[in-house]
Amino acid sequence: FYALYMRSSLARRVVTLHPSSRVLDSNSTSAAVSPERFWGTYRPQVYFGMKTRSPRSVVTGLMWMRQFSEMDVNLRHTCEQGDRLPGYGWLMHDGVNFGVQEIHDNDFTLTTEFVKRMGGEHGGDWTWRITAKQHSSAPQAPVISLMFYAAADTQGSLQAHVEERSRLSSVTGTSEELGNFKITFRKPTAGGAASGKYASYNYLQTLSPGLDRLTDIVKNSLNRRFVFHPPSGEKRPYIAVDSYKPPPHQQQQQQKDGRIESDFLVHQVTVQTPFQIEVLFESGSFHDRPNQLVGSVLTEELEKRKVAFDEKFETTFGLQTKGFAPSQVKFSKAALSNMVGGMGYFFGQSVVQSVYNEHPLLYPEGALFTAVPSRSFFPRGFLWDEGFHQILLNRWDPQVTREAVAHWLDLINVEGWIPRELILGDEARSKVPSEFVVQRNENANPPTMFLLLEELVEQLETQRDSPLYEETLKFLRRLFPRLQTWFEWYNTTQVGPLPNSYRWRGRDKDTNLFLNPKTLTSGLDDYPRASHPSTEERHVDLHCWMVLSSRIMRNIAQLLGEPHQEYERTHLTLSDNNLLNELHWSEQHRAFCDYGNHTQAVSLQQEKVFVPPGQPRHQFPVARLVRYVRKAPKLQYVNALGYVSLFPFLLHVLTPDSPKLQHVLRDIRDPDRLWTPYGLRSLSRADPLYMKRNTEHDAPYWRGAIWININYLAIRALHHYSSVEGPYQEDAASLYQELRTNVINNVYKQYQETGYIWEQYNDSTGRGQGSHPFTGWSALTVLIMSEQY
Ligand code: 6A9
Repeated sequence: FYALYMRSSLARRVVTLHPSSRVLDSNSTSAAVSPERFWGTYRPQVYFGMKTRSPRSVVTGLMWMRQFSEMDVNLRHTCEQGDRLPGYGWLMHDGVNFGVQEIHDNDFTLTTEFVKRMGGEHGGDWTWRITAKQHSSAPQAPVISLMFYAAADTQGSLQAHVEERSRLSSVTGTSEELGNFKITFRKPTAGGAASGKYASYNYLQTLSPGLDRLTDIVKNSLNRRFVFHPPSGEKRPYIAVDSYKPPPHQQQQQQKDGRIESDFLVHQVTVQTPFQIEVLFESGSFHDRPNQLVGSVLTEELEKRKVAFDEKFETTFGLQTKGFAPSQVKFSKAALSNMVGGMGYFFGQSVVQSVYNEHPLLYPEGALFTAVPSRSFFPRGFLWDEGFHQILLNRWDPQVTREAVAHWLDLINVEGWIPRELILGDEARSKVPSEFVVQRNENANPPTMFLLLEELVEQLETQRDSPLYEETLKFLRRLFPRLQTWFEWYNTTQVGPLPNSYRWRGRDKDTNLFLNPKTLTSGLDDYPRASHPSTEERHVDLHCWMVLSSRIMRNIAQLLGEPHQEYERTHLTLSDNNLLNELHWSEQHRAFCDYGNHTQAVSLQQEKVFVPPGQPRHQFPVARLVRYVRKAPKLQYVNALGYVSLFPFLLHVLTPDSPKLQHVLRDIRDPDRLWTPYGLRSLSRADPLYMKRNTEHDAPYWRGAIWININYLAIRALHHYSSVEGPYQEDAASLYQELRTNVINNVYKQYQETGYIWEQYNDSTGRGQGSHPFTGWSALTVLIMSEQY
């Protein structure tokens, strides 16, 4: 019985939250406490939409579709690379009051703007303005349908108000978080002066079982039975929403899922470009509004906000002063705005598992306010990405940063573990293939939050006399118990085979399927490590993350007057360059290396296999790629020169007088190894695994491409080593200039050419590749431009 009891209590640990008082007060994001930040574009996964920072918020959004196009139905809603839009993103977004986004579709551009106005007790009002213009190249002004919607999410209700049979002129509603409200859909104008425009109207009034189903519901309701007939034009049939009934099998499915149905209303307006439309949200508790936020009032408000944004941008980053051209400044504003405008508010439960659970468990419900790496491909929280995001956001709006970090740390469990990916809610989960959903509590991810905490601690020194000083201190004090457990978790669960060495857990197990088994937990996925994962391994990047973490823990403890001796001791031990050299320097390779059971003699080869009986292609041999090992592995340093080898330099572990620095700088500047005209490549061109696929279906990822987060660290490190005295100070200074220029120029050039900031850049051509837009850590280019490290 005791054993059983122990087992089940161990099994609960993974889903037991940390007992210390939470960093966030329970109502901290509510309309009462934080009205200015209540409404926002906190749905980064849709092209345009807003919600409040509350669980199960009523959401608003926009879908659109071009009529009379050859490509039948081209409904746009969630950001999808498959839509192949020539570009979209925020040009300006201050995170609080307003934003301006441009969305380029094939032959027209939509500008989506919003402005908020405070008043009442529920986060106030807002107005949207959508401006549609055809491209000059378009032979004919396109006819476009905009579909504005409001959807409840298991609570609250929405009522439709219909005019002239088919025009949904407004929606009134009520919900826990918003009280009463009204959304008004104004008629389109030709833009500027309020001259009317011919438009056709349709609406949909239905129920939805979840926000992840909205696109399908609209798609399934589309009907061609409507006629577009402008006064002086031909009659043409067009596609529009029509009353929707889910097919019977789906209704049954929903009942089985036990999902609650909620109101979903769609207003479709079909009109020829150019045009402009405003949508107005008015809060019921806002009684004394001076006028409606529409037309010229709105224009004026937008102008004021834009001027304030430009001023704040220049005071914060100083790019004009530095002599950047207006187009470069504009690019940089877009980069920042997309990170700010990419902040999401998610609510729900992670799916997690420990060795004590036979099946995955649901984590406690929780909220996450976080930036996302990519609105299209990964619109959810990633632990180590977030540290990089917040380094930038903290410069723009320290409150955003404190709140984001607080949300992340409030999700830590009693063991000190934070899931690497936080996939909360149906909408977030609908974007993740099921095999990636479950998060395991053995697995880490680099604790980049300490880079941000380092920045906060450094800033404190300059804030002595400002109110920010107390605010930051208070924040660190509330964070501290959680940071202690977090650090302890790394320092116990991720230890390596030798004293003071470390090892990433969670490497791929099925070795013969991968050219080199991946290490997703390190963040560097397929970067080559020991060919045969084993407990004998030690990883140099993790070692360096621990040097950084222990240093910052010591600093924070000291600052707060908490015992810091233990952190101090750990830090002194780990940062000793002799220890680092013993554990990770290979004299043979003249580089810092991982150590483990390794052979370089591996390759992928075709193998004919028989599919097991019962499978469809049973009895026919199928060729597949498997790993072929020509020479047995043995314990040795892993020869894979690239980002991992640079970590002692990247995280300032090397003392400025270390002769190893010379080797590092040489490898960096060598075009046959890491140097390219566009930034540092992830893996040396001379490495046997350079640009090699990992499996038939798994293209090279961190095996050559240029990644901006690591380039940011490299540029920051060059800045560091060029500002402290040492034999390599001058080398570092000149490399700093060169690398900084290369990275800025290429990210900027690619943005101009393609309309996007990218996940990675090709090391031979500089071209953007991978997911896009990717305005997570690639947006760190802003800090590189402004030289804030
Ligand atoms: C795949 C596909 C629609 C991979 O930026 C987020 C992470 C980084 O943390 C990590 O270092 N990216 C990097 O190696 C993207 C990871 C996406 C994994 C999910 C599912 C979705 O299909």
